[in-house]
Amino acid sequence: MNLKRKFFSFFLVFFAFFLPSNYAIIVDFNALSPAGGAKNLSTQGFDLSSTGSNGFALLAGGTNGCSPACPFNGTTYLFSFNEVTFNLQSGASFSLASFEGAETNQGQTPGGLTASTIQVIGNLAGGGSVSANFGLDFIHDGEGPQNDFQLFTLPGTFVNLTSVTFEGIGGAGRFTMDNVNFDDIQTPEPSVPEASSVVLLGLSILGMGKYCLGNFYKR
Ligand SMILES: [Ca+2]
Ligand SMILES: [Ca+2]
Repeated sequence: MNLKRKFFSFFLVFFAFFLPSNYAIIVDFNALSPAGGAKNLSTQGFDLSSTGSNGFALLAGGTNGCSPACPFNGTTYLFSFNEVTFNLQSGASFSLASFEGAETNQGQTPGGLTASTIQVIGNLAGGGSVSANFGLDFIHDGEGPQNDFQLFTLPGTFVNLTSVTFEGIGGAGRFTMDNVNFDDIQTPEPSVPEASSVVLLGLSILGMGKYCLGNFYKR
């Protein structure tokens, strides 16, 4: 690679570094300790809130805080008494790819305390909303061999969202959830320098490159 190609390669890498890029976050609640009812919490860059009378709780699963036993996956997860809304603290838009959902207390049947369906409503950045429903299988044995949680994959319409709400439908509306997989989160604006600064710096590098190349060809 000659000096001219090296210089332009460096220039391309420089601009690629400053271009906004998207990233993903799986909200797993694992950094949080089990706790009782709350209506607000923040974790992994997201604010969670609930307008329900009981809000939500954080559980370690099994018989830890639950009788009869709650679903178990060996980690902390969210127990919603009815509904919970996720917003990014940065205000950036995002996509929702998937989440894991499960019942509440073991032995619940449809029409009891556990919701039969988790309804997901995404509010679109351009206005309007999208929704999808996911049915719970009522297969759960707490700390047993069964997989209490189901993996629910959202349709491709859950993109460019400003917030997303999970709501229990049926029964008393209770459900549990974990590993909420957010994607296409745009890099927060404050970390990106102003366009004029980038152009000025780029022009400076161009000037330096021209000077270096000039000296090279004079040899
Ligand atoms: Ca977890
Ligand atoms: Ca289940």
